[in-house]
Amino acid sequence: MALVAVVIPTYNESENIGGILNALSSLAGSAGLNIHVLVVDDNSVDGTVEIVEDFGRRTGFVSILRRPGKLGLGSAYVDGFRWCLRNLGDFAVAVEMDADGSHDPAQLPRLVEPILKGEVDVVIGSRYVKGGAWRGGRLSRRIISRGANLLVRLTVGLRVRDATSGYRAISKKVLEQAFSGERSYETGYIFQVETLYQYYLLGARILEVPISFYERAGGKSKLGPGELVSFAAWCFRQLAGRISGRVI
Ligand SMILES: Nc1nc2c(ncn2[C@@H]2O[C@H](COP(=O)(O)OP(=O)(O)OP(=O)(O)O)[C@@H](O)[C@H]2O)c(=O)[nH]1
Ligand SMILES: [Mg+2]
Repeated sequence: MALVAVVIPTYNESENIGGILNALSSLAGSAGLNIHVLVVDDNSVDGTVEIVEDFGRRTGFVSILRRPGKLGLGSAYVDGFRWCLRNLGDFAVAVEMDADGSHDPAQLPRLVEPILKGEVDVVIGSRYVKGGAWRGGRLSRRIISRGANLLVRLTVGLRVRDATSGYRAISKKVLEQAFSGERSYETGYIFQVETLYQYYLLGARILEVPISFYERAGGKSKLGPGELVSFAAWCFRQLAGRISGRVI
């Protein structure tokens, strides 16, 4: 049975992470998937690490990569993917998932199946294709998300509806091409767009499947104004590069 590596970055997610690990563990049984979870934690001080380590000891299907401080979402994924490539040699697909309850583990099989069948290389769990939904939460977050996607469309030119979604699956082949070399990536939230663009440039076949996205269940958001500014700055740099004929 093909191994699915689920990489979950955490920073103070003790209110949410236990429930997600439980759901993934029952999913592994019910959906017949062979799952290994890697939590990449940035020195959480709220008990997240203890919950994950305890789960790992009891079940053996969870590993934790501990980093010394908050180094950014993008860099957590880069370290996490490189850890998987080094330590989980035989996995077929890696999945990105937030630890705050926004991404429903029950929807994971729909993300990985098209890759396991060899139909595509990257699957985005999309809020903005037919059948996708955003459940609950604040209007301001929806507006930020829509605005970010519009900006990506206008500047980078990626024809994807939900380029900022953090619920996605990537084939091992594409991960190897993108991450086994020395190429560096942005450390913040723009990482999601930057990597998608990189997968596109590598010739990956990209599919969007509808997901229901649930606003953060508990705990605090890590998305601050600094992230939004660096997100927009990166987009405009791409636009400037495209106008002057330079490819990133
Ligand atoms: N390891 C690590 N994880 C992070 C970092 N920043 C955010 N995360 C995690 O990345 C995921 C997404 O962060 P969120 O705060 O939910 O960001 P968001 O989904 O844009 O915002 P809200 O859901 O509105 O709070 C969560 O699991 C966070 O704990 C970081 O610097 N390091
Ligand atoms: Mg979130």
